[in-house]
Amino acid sequence: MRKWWKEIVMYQIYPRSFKDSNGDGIGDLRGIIEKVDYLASLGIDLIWLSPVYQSPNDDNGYDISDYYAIHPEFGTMDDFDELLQRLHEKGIKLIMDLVVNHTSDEHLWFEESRKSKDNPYRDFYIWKGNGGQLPNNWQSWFGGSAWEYDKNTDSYYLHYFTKKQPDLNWENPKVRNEIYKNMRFWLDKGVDGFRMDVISLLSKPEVFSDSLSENIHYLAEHHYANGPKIHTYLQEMYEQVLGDYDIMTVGEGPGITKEVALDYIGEDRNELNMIFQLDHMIIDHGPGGKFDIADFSLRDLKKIMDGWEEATANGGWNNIFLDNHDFPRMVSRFGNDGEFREASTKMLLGFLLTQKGTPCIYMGSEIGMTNVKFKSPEEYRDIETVNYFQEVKDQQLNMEEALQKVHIQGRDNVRIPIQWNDSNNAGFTDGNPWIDVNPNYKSINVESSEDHKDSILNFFRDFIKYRKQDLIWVYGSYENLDIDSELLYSYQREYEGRRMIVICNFSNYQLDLPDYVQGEYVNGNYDSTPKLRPWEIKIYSI
Ligand code: TEU
Ligand code: CA
Repeated sequence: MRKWWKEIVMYQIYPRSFKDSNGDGIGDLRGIIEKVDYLASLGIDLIWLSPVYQSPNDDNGYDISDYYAIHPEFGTMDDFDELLQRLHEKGIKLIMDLVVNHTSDEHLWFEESRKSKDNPYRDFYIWKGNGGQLPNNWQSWFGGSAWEYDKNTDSYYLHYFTKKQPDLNWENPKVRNEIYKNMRFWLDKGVDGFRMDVISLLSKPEVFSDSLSENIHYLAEHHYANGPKIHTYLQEMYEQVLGDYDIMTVGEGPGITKEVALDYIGEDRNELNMIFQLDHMIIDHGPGGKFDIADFSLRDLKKIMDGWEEATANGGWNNIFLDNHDFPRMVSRFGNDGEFREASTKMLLGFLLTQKGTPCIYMGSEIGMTNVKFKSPEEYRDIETVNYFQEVKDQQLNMEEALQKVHIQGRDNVRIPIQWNDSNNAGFTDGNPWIDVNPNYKSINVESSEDHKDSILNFFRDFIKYRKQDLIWVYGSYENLDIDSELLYSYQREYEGRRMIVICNFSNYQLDLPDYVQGEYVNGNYDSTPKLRPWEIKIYSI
């Protein structure tokens, strides 16, 4: 079925790092307003805005203390309204980040809840056990127990993330109604939908039994995700709120396997439109977690992507992305951010725009921004990384090695400021940036990309135009043509009797073309150079 949210190109903005308008070193809403023309020039259709709500920033805004207020460091509600209007004038939609698995511990509800066992807000959160005994061995995402002791009432509260992010009790209808009310508040302003943070975790298990493993991905899959009432809640949310608006919803889904995907996004389910599956984002996480880095091959990536494609081919829809604010830069992880940075970023962008599903591009990837290698632990800001360094220090492990792991996996790799030009601080701020810029901004920046016809930026703009000319890229069926190759990722899209073949070279080598495209046409021109340069993408219409 045709749906507008299948035909769009999405773009994620992490507002803290996009553009600072007032010199305090923090990106803000007026900074985004300054760049509306730039955003429109890209040809993107929808922006997912990471949280801009009131927050003590323990987890950079994913710990919300007031769902109805804009954090002053980002601006005012008037700024927000103006941004929304300016984007809509340009035909760009905006979706908000809905973070409702947990609040900040500085949210009024939690401040009340912890006061006493008979406080009216007590049941807004999940309290168990007593000082003598931890409720179980569950671990939190960012290290340490998932339970925090509160001496006030001699009990523990549950937090899947930091201890400043207590989990809400979705069993409580009052909690659900508060959230629905808030969703309506934003939708009635005219926002175009939600990206729903860790939506798979809302429904807690019936029994809080010990886990066989303390690995976070194991815990997510076996204890935290897909709880018994998750679909009751999502269907209720649809009934109470979502169903009344023409919007798009994408749920972030740790622990959602492809086997259960359609329960969330099946067209007949009245739940969500699509999910951000994370299998390919944890492809290189070893048993010890993300900083226990494991090898992966192109074949592993294909297996995951194809598995999801297959699982959703009938009655579902995918989102296609290769990075976001939680994971390394796509070119540093899946491409080659050295010698072949330009070629491999272009190829990966082309890949995102020709796979089957709604593509989501993370800000900065349109100019080929890369991971950053800060020299000292002090330069890092992300709570996950800071906690990791602390652990390394406490256990007297090798700090130099830890730093190298963070260079590869840390979330700050993608949270550094956008590189606008080659002036001080990459043109991001006139003040001191909240986190350092990547020194490579002198050569990698938006301004210099504008000047070059062949830049990654202009390739991206042209490719979006190209994609939009033909619904084959949206509705065409998908088939992988070569699952075994460790160098080539090639696939076919088919629509109304026409076929397109996409060949991506995921290697540093020049390759011969597979025989099924020899002598065919590339983008309308006969292919007189039947070779693939390193990291090249070629498209054949058959
Ligand atoms: O992320 C939750 C999640 O499942 C992971 O992607 C996790 O952040 C990552 O593996 C840690 O390395 C969401 C948000 O996207 C993230 O920024 C928040 O920190 C988290 O929820 C808590 O709200
Ligand atoms: Ca600012």
